[in-house]
Amino acid sequence: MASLYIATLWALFQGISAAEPSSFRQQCLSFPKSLNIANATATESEFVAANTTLEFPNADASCSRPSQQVSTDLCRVTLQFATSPRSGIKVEVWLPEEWSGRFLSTGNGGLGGCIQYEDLDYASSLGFATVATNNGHDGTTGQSFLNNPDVIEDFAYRALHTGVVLGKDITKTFYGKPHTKSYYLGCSTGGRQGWKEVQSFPQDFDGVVAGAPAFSFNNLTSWSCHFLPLTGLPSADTFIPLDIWPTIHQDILDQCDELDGVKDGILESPDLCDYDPSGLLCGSGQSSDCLTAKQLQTLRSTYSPLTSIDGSLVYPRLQPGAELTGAPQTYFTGEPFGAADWFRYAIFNDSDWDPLTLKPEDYVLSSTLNHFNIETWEGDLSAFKNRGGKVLHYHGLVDGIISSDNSPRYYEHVSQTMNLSPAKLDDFYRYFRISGMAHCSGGPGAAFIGNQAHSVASLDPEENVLMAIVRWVEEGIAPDTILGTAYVNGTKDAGIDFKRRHCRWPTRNVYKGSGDPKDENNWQCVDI
Ligand SMILES: *[C@@H]1O[C@H](CO)[C@@H](O)[C@H](O)[C@H]1NC(C)=O
Ligand SMILES: *[C@@H]1O[C@H](CO)[C@@H](O)[C@H](O)[C@H]1NC(C)=O
Ligand SMILES: *[C@@H]1O[C@H](CO)[C@@H](O)[C@H](O)[C@H]1NC(C)=O
Ligand SMILES: *[C@@H]1O[C@H](CO)[C@@H](O)[C@H](O)[C@H]1NC(C)=O
Ligand SMILES: *[C@@H]1O[C@H](CO)[C@@H](O)[C@H](O)[C@H]1NC(C)=O
Ligand SMILES: [Ca+2]
Repeated sequence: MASLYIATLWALFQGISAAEPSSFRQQCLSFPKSLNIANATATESEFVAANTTLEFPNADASCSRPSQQVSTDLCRVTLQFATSPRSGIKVEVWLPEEWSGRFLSTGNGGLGGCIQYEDLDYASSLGFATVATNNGHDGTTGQSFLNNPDVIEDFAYRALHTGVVLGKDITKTFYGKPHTKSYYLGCSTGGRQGWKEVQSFPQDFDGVVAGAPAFSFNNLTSWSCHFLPLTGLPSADTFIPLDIWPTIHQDILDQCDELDGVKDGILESPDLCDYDPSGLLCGSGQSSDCLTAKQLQTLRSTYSPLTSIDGSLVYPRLQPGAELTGAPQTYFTGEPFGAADWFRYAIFNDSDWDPLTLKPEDYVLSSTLNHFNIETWEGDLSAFKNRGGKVLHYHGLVDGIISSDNSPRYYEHVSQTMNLSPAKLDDFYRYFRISGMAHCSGGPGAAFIGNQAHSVASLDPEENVLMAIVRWVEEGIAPDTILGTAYVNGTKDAGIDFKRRHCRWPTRNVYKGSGDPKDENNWQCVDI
């Protein structure tokens, strides 16, 4: 009798456990029927098994994301949502079967326009119900801003915030209960979006990780676009030939590498580097591996802050050190940078506008227009602080696209606006400088900090900024430092080269003076 009972129970149990995966699948497939979202269209769902490669045949080719490997079993919900009669967003919500109860929103990059599938996969594989949008338009250009302020409004703040509201709602309906905590993870434009949320939608997130923020957006764009008129075309006598940048980099290292105590090719404090390029002036009869007086002037301007017609600061200088990590390829090619689309389509509304004609008056125009407060420079974060939010801000110190000198400037702006000392800011806002990290990832330093799937060395909160913000929010343990990893030749397969602890502002990393500099314990964070 008892054994029959157990056998029956066993059979039942087997039946249930066998039914579970297919019931998740079933629930996923029928899910759109239970959704009723005003202004949403084309709502679809599909069950995606771990290790599936999703193909996106209709994605804009400029996004360079034709497919994505999916790491965990999940329900993929897609929809379109009208943000106005002439604008809308594409939304993806990835709902993992093994849900941690947490919610996360990803961000975007550049002027795009591109759903960051790799971030959707990264967060959903860690158990977050994860949302992403196309930021209100498809592709990497700014063409769709032309004569459509609603598309600009989506880009400035509305796409992300709307995605969060929808994503939370869909998460709740799907799992039958609301999320526990909500998070944000983004870099570059994604960093600006994170800050926009902290400043203007403080209720959206409990924890925000914002990297290399494109905030002070109008002025950053002026700075990005001023390099073309500065260098001129490759034929101009002011133009610096691309092949001399490694020499310039070495000259910078010769002058500044040891300011942190070690000549290792990594500047822990590029802000302290007062680079003097005069040694590169061509001697008489010398014509290679040197610069003319005019080229030297271009170089000096590059490493000087950009000012406006009245002498006020537009944007800080490019930090010295990024000569091999994107700066020459981005700004010194003698060709327009992609962000020129902002001036072309959102400021001048003129498809024929020539980026070579940018002038200081235009910086003022853009910053005065400040469409939908895209500047993202509010210094009062009281509402976010008061709701218990935490923000982890980081910036790579060999970022060749967004100068890392701008990040501490924002930190000081918040400190002054809120009248809070760094010790007080530490309660909810921490800024980390990542030495040797290029724009959002890569570079010669210990740049693997878990901010993106391809930059993960560990899931330990000491070494992973996403896990660090989760621990800060949920356990109240704030990150003191971020332990980064550098792999041999930047590739994981080649093994670990060294680790280094990245310091929290306003401290800087210095070598203690003895022991192997590749051992992170031989460095310390000291006051700047
Ligand atoms: C996915 O692929 C990896 C590596 O090929 C394998 O180790 C893992 O077991 C696979 N997972 C599933 C759920 O098939
Ligand atoms: C739906 O769209 C209309 C027209 O664009 C708008 O007025 C309304 O606020 C939208 N509703 C929601 C819930 O967003
Ligand atoms: C942007 O630049 C303008 C000058 O064009 C300046 O007045 C303004 O303060 C700058 N904004 C920020 C956030 O630095
Ligand atoms: C371009 O359009 C925007 C609205 O999207 C407007 O604010 C701006 O003044 C226009 N620029 C010019 C030069 O007309
Ligand atoms: C690292 O790169 C250098 C130069 O490209 C090469 O000589 C070396 O073999 C590489 N080392 C490893 C472990 O891949
Ligand atoms: Ca050094």
